[in-house]
Parts: sequence; C-alpha cells; structure tokens
Amino acid sequence: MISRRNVLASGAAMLTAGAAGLLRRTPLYAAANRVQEAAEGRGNYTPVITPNGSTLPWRWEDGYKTFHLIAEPVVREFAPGFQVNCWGYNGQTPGPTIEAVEGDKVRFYVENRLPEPTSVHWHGVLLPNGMDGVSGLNQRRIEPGETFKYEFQVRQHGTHMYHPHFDEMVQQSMGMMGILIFHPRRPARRVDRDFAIFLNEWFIKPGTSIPDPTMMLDFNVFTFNSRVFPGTEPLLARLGDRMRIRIANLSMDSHPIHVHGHTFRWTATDGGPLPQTAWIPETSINVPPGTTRDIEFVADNPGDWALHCHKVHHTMNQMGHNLPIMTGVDQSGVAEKIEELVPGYMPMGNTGMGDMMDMGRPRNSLLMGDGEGPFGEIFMGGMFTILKIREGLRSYDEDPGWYKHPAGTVATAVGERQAVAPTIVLPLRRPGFPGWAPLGGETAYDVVRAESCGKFRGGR
Ligand SMILES: [Cu+2]
Repeated sequence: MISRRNVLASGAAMLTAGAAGLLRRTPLYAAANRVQEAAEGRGNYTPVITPNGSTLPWRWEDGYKTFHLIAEPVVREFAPGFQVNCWGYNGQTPGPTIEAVEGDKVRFYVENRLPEPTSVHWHGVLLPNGMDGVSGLNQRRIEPGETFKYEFQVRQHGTHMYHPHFDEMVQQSMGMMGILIFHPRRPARRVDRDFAIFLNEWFIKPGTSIPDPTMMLDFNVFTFNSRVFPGTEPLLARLGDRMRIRIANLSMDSHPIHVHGHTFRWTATDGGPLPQTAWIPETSINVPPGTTRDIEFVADNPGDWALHCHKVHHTMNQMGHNLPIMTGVDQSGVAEKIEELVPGYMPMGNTGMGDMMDMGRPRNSLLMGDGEGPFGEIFMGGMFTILKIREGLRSYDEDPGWYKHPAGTVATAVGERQAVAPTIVLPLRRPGFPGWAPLGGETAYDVVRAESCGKFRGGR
C-alpha cells in the first residue's frame, strides 16, 4: 500500500536524515521498505497509518534494520492558524511511527540537535538493560551534537512507544514521543486498516506559541498526533474493512476514547495481545498515562462517525479560564456597562456557550470549537476526529466528502402535535424482583399523564 502522501512524507524524512551525514548515500522511503519486505516474504503485515504523521524509513546495515532518529526543535501546526514551537523527532511531533517485525535485529541512531541532553527509552520493549535509555541509570546522557547507537533483537510483538528519559517533564511536555510497533512474525489475523494515534495535552497560553512544561494539571490543548480538530485528518475505511486503532498516551491524564456507531473489542495493551477469550466489548476505551491500547472492529456501519475523547474539556481548544457562569442569567445591557469599565470584557452567554465561539481572540490561538460540518458548525476541538466509512470508497488517500444519508435517515424537526406522546410510562416497581417490595401489590407500572409532566416544564 504505497500512497503518494507516504512517499512524500518519507522523502521529507530522507532529506532530513541525509543532511545528518550518516545516511547520506542511500535515499530512504518507508514505502520502498514495504516493497522490499514484501518481496523478501517478510512484510506480512498491513502498514500502520499515522494520521497527520508518517512512518520512519530504514535501511539494512550489517543485518540490522537501521533507523535514524533526530531529536530537534520543530514547529507544529496544531490546526490551520495555530503554530506551536515544540520539540520532537525528524521534524515532527509525535516523532515518526517506527515499524519492525518480531525477530528483526533493529538499530537506532539517535542524533541530538536539541539545546540540552536527551536519551531515548523504548517503552514496553524487552531488551538488554544497557539499551533501556534511562540517562544516568543505563547510559550517559546524549549531549547536544552527539549521536548514540541503540540496538537489540525484537523478541515480542505489540504497540509500544519511544520517548526521552532525560528532563522528561520538559521534553515530553514539548512533544517528544513516538509510537513503536512490532508486528508478529506469524500474524493470527490481518486487518485492512491499522491506525496509530498518540494522545497528548499541553498548556499554551492563548496568544503564545510555546507549551508551558511547568503545568501540572490544568491543560488547555488536547491533541491526537499533536493536532486538534478541525486539523485532525479523518480515518477512512471501506464498508466491511477490519479496523485496528492503536492509541498511546504519555500525558498527565487518562483519556476515554469513544467511537460512535460501532462496538469494538479491546484486544491488546503495551504488554502484548490479550487472549481472544479476554477481549472486552466496549464503546469507549480508557487509555491511562504510560500505556497503549489496541482496539479492533469491523467498519460495518457507513457514515461519518465521531471518534473523540469523552472528557468534555478534551474536545475543546484553548479558552479564557475563570469565566463567570452566566447560563440562565438575563444579562441585557450588563456587558455594555462593564465594557465601559473593563475594556474587552466578554461574559459567558446566558444560554450556554455554543453560539459564542468566535468572540475575538488573541493571535495564534484557536476557537474552542472550530469545525464546520454539512449541517453547520461542529462545536468541537481538541481530541476529536471523524471516522469516514463508505461503500465503494475509491481511494484511502482522497477525502470522500460528507456522508450522503439515505432518504429518511437524518433526524429532523417535527411539528408539536406530532412530538407529544399521549403517555409516558415509568417503571416504578418491579414485582418479583429481589429486594423490591411491591407497594400494595397492585400494578406493575404507574402511568403518568403527559400533561402532569407539564409542571416540570413550568407549564402550569
Ligand atoms: Cu481526554
């Protein structure tokens, strides 16, 4: 599966690597690596797609699959109009996804172009102690300008991570992390689409462009692969595709990632695959800090489905904090008076905040929710993307546009007469259910007249 985008991304990585000197002679393309592996009968896996990211190319060197990671400052566009000064690898945050196969001997050159020392820890990987990357404990730190060599044989398969183990607070808060995938030598099953998403959270003061690494709890930007909605690339699938999504988290919070329109199975952790008898059906998968979670499902429901973190603030972008809560308060004339005293004063809306997204903002910042859908504004930002499932999708590299719903399958407004059901039935008592004493033993259910509900709506 060679896409134009992958080739371009690999080309960019090749240019960066070439400038480093070590890999100057051989141009590297991740897509070409796949062709080579397939020809050798080794690449028996579906290449992983990193939305808004890329895969790190490699070359053979004395029987080692050899990768070149460059730790360096990078500018990342989180969404159009919002640039952030981060640190990462090979021009990206998260760093490019690394793929190898169980049994491979792998070698990593890690070149440090940061202004301070670093190291790389291979999270969840079974390897010799001296390759584990904890600076001071397992190796000396990699000074700026130095290149270190890590090498080991892959003895497992699963979804893992790489990240620094020096000045972790700063380096991880600035975006230094990447996904490391070891495919099984003999796969038990094959998926059609295999995605990788790195979760992260940042504190970036509105109007600035540098993440604040001293923030401990109150983050204000929440990213999938260091992008926020609407800057997140949709996940495309053909109807019936077998899907895997690998989710990694090195942030300070857990993130319950929710998929709409489907149930999935939780099939693996960064410790390896779960036996099939232990697969858990879910619609949200909690991804705690320092773990990865693999989920699998069949894309059997066509449409544009939301895929997002279920913590409400995590599907929002930056906002001014400490706003007074004004929902339900009649503010007519108030804002103008305060504005005279406090220029720029802007209260929370009295019907919520859904209709006050663009309220003037500092440069280089985002609206809280900035998406536009086929039915109007999508009031979402942060950890939100769209899973687009289509019958007869022509290409995985071309956005098919918005879903065209079959007639009669979209929720619409109706008249009031049609809307009011004659009765609402509330199950109040359940006879015969242990622990539930029937009241007088008369009826199983109480029937509440709809009009009596009127008082809850202030109708009386
Ligand atoms: Cu979250």
